Amino acid sequence: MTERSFVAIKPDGVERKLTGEIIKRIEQKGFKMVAMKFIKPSQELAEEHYGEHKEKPFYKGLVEFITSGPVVAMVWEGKDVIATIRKMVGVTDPLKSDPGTIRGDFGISIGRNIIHASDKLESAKKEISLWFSQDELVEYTPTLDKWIY
Ligand code: FUP
Repeated sequence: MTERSFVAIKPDGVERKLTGEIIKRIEQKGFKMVAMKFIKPSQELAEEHYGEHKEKPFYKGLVEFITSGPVVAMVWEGKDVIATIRKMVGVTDPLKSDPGTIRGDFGISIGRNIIHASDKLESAKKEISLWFSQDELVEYTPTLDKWIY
């Protein structure tokens, strides 16, 4: 089933100049980019995005961090894209992420884990509509290589 995932390169990933590397991995896997923007998230957006963690001890620091600098926010589309990008990202703690994953290859700190990716269809839908307006989601059909989207 074709679905969409929300992916964001966090301020640490941008600052460390991992943007190209991360986009390259997702592009070369074969997924289709539907939207992308470079923004410094507002307090309101960050609080809403991490709303499920409101009661957690790390919530305040998490919101502070995600609003501290620019983020590359994206929407990617493709077959099983949500679970597949999560696999490519690794687990929450980069030290526990397998080599070959984005967090496993580039991170050591749970509070600076480089990238966010939707964990399930329901959160992907919520996150896409939180970060993007309908007219920012670009409709197009690639004419080459239809088998890789
Ligand atoms: P993930 O889905 O892997 O991004 O992880 P979660 O939704 O569980 O957590 C969201 C963010 O909170 C993580 F990216 C990093 C931060 N976090 C902490 O700082 N400490 C924790 O113990 C757990 C999460």
